[in-house]
Amino acid sequence: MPDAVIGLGANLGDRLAALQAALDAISLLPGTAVTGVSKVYETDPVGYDNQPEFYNCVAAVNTQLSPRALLGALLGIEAAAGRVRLIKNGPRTLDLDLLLYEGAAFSDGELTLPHPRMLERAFVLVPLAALFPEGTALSFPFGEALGRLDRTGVRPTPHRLSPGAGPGSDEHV
Ligand code: PH2
Ligand code: MG
Ligand code: MG
Repeated sequence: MPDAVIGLGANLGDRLAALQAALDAISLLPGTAVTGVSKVYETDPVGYDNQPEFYNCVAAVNTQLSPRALLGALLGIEAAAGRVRLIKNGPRTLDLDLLLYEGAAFSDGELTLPHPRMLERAFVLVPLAALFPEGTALSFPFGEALGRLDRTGVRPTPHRLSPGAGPGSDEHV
């Protein structure tokens, strides 16, 4: 079954609880296991300034869902968490972005893989490097891009998340 990487973010309400609930929900998707979860980072908002700081992390999953089915499931988990889309790059209870999916490089109007903005975002690449210290994730090299980014807005927290209620490893980085 293919591996995929998901970016998680939240900056409204109980941010830690939102990320953990999302991991629980992902781990319960059909044929899907969470195989790794990064540390939680507190990050300065990017793209729209006047909003609270985010908690961000990334999770590795193994899944039998197709990229489109996985994206649809992630949007459903966001909606269940009360996500309301008001402002582009604005505050959100939960954001789940499909960053990478093994062997997938395409754009179909609704989904682009790898995620088109991930190489510009320290709040994605710093957690990703915690899970993939070699600087390549699912054959996608990101280490050079990370080396060019300003990481000062991305600070590790002591919080640890569990890979969720469903089957999976308990790897923590
Ligand atoms: N997500 C955005 C826009 N800006 N900034 C941080 N720090 N973390 C995010 O997850 C984030 C953001 C759009 O999805
Ligand atoms: Mg996003
Ligand atoms: Mg999103």
